[in-house]
Amino acid sequence: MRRGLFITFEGPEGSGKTTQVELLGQALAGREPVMVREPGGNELGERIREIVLYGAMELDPEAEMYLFMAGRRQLIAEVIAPALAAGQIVVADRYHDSTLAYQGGARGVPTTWPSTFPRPDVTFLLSVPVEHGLERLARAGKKPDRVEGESVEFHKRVADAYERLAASEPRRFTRLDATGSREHIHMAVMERLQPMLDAAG
Ligand code: T5A
Repeated sequence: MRRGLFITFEGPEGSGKTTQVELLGQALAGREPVMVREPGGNELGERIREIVLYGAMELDPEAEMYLFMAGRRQLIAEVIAPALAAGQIVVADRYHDSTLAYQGGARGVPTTWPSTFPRPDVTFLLSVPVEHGLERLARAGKKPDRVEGESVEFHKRVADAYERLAASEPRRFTRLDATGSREHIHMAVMERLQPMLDAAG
């Protein structure tokens, strides 16, 4: 069976992932890509998003991890796997590397990559100094959710974990300096993807 192209964007808070996902979505519009975001992207995911990001209850770190992963598995079953099997392009704003970095790297929960979770073909890591990213969010007036509201040290552990993940899988990860302009970063994304898009026809 022909497999589509699976592209994910990762990074610490305020790294500009969502901006880049939107720019990529516009650039690929003619190919009708499937765009997803995590947590969310379907009914279960949106409900889990409410619990893990905005709920008032105290969550055990491992329980938090399973909630993110349960939402992901449902999104894979409902959206990602069928789209890839149909040869479509799937673009995800966060995926399993977020769990490895936030719950694994920053909270210290033992994490693995389940064999039923498809591996992305390309993962863009938008790398930005933690303070810089948090400042961007503050400037944008975004009210921090439960995870965003963690300490600067927590977010530094997230950023370090991302760097280790990128170093351990250099073929999958493309690390981009996210302090540059939106347009410059988008050009770097397109440059990385162009050969794969050409091959896909
Ligand atoms: N989480 C998630 C886990 O802990 N485990 C998991 O498994 C998963 C899936 C999700 C939270 O959940 C955690 C991680 C997160 O804390 P969210 O509300 O979905 O939270 O938010 P984020 O994924 O963090 O994404 P955001 O959309 O809030 O931020 P982004 O994507 O980092 O940044 P973006 O594009 O919205 O940009 C932020 C601001 O910077 C500006 C934008 O205009 C915007 O104002 N900007 C730039 N400014 C200057 N130069 C550039 N190049 C810029 N690019 C963007």
